[in-house]
Amino acid sequence: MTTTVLGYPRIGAKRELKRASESYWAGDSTAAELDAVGAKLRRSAWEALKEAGVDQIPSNTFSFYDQILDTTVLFGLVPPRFAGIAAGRDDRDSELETYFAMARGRSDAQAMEMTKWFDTNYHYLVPELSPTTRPRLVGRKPLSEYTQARGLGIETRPVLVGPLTYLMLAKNASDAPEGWDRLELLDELVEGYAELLGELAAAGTEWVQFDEPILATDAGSSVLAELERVYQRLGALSPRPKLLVQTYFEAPDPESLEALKRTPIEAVGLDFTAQRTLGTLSAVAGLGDKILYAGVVDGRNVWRTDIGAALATLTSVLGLASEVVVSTSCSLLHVPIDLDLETELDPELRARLAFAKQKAAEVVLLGRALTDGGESVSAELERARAADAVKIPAAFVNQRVRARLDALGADPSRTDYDQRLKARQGATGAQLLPTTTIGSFPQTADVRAARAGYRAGRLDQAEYETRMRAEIDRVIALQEDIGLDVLVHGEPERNDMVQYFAEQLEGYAATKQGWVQSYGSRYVRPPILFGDVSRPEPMTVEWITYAQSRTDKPVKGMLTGPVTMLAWSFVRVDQPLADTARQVALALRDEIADLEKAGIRHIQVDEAALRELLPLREADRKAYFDWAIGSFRLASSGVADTTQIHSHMCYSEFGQIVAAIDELDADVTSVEAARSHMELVDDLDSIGYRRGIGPGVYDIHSPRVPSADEIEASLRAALRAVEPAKLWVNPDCGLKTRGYVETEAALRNMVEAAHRVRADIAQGE
Ligand code: THG
Ligand code: ZN
Repeated sequence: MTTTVLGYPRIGAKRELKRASESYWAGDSTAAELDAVGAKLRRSAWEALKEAGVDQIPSNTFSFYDQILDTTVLFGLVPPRFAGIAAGRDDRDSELETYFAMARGRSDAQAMEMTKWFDTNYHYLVPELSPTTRPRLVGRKPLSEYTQARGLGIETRPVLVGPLTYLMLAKNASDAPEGWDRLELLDELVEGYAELLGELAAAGTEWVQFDEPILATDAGSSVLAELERVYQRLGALSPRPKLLVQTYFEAPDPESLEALKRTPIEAVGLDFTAQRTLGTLSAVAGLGDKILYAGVVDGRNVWRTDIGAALATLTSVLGLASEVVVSTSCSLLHVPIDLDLETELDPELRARLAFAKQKAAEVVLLGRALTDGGESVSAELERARAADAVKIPAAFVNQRVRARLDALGADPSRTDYDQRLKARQGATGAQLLPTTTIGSFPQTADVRAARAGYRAGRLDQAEYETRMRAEIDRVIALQEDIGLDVLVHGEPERNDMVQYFAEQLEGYAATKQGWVQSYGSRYVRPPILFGDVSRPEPMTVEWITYAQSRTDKPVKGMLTGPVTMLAWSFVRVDQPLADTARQVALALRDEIADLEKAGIRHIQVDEAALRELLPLREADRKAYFDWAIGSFRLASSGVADTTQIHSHMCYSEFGQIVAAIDELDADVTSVEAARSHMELVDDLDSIGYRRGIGPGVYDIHSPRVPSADEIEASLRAALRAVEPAKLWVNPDCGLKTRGYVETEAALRNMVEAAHRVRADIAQGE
């Protein structure tokens, strides 16, 4: 049986891509040097797959930044503000300069917007389209990568972002007329794809993959008519490569499958880790004479495939297509590259894991198992089956946690918000329009060096703590000087917040090299949540109480909420996410109780990723919100009425989650709103939100320092919809990626603006 994967990590086993691109940006290397690293990384990915025995190897899954950005460039859809960068030049440097300017911005041209790729932690650059945009094939990337592989003796299947997914993920440029439909560009864009297919055919390409994950969302139904038209048109080309249309992350609607069946494409790829897929495929009575690419190996989690279950799935779909190709559920971009690099993991855990390289081997094993009755691989199959037979090792189970959760029963909640408000009246520091920050302060080179030194054993614990305390002293003193009302300790001891907590919780493991691209040259190392979660000892109490000891102003305790702890980790799949979230919540509940006992009166539980885990299908959202909200409440409801629970949410599209924010029942929620202030406030109004709200008054994602006038205007805008007693004043996210100079200037302006508005309110009374 034929085997393939849908894509492979492109960052390199040693993060070569990060080093190469950052060095190029710093002017320390040339375009030719950067291109050479790209070529080498592509080659090593293809060779790894070939060596694993994968039959069909994908190409054009490499990118110097992002595959959507690549598509934008391929079809000449560069927004006009970047057009002048390479004017009059056509060398590789100016090409790259334009490309990276789109991704990262320049003083004269703001970067393109970045947003989440479906419900993953990968971010793409949002295309900006208008009626004057003219899509046409101007690039050669898929062709040249195909040719490079062919030169190495490796036949590949170029992977393209499909035209429907591309247009649906784009946004209308600011100059597009209200209500303009981007799908008006579809036919022209499809002609660009047609031309590309012609070129690929001429170069000898056998197969091309069109990724259309938009079909796996509710938006799929709105492009049904176009779907059939597009793939009729591309299928009618001659000569052309064979065409695979691939969806992932969920099942497409049956109507989409029916439409694809009516087109001349050769193959359809489906994600069989999605519960609905098998049912949908049966509902349409299979693919008829088309080939099915069956994604049975999970491309976005790190667990070994249950070989028996995968074989059963593959066997059950054999009759539903002319032929079945064993594949991954999605690109392997979303998992780390090689488990062999993790030498320090607990062997019992390690035996249950598979990263990209190991997943490629699983695909091959499955293919062989179905080819000759599995005789050639009987030993491997037996080993895999034996491993599957071990359910959860006893060491991963914590009966105490389970018993405590059972005893808690239904999710506990706090007393009514209005009663809490009353209880707090007259509390010290009850300031109108209180000023605060989201939690982290800039991470200086000194702080990073101290953390790295401590990890490497060059710094002993006493010295490390001295340095962290010195940093906390500095951050507290700075905040007092600026005049902020609710202070933070600045989080110098944390790199990635999820990783920081995962390292202190039982049931969680950290990797050494398990990097996954988040965006561009920024990667994360998601921890692995493998067993029952518990908190052996307090995690943040010492740092927060130290910070509180240095000031009379209240210091806010900073924690990461259960949903975000799951969203940014690789999570066990042997029990519902809801159960896992409750375990994390219980650990946080204990931490919050300890903070409160230590005298901390403001405790922030960040749910930065609440929006991110939102299921792709509306039908699944209620169940999601139920456990997401329930776990937050479980974590945060054990406190006195006088203790204020804060929360923070990143990203500015709130329409879909604003009701959930209310139900979290936090006393105060800060949100990213600098770019869409009034919309947010309108959203809150629409649900009768009555709690504290801190719509970010300036955008921390840019080094620009906002003036006090600007921030004042922003506050006044917010006050048109929010009562003064509910409004908090804060930046829109943590400050750890900023420098101290701009941070201090911006916070001073923010405090100044708050004072001006307060003075006016006081006068008005
Ligand atoms: N943590 C985790 N996931 C996230 C975020 C996070 N996903 C969404 C958003 N925040 C992504 N943003 C970033 C921002 C910065 C970096 C990564 C993701 C980053 N990474 C360092 C790098 O690549 O150099 C490595 C950091 C480290 O040493 O751990 O700067 O905050 N989990
Ligand atoms: Zn944020």
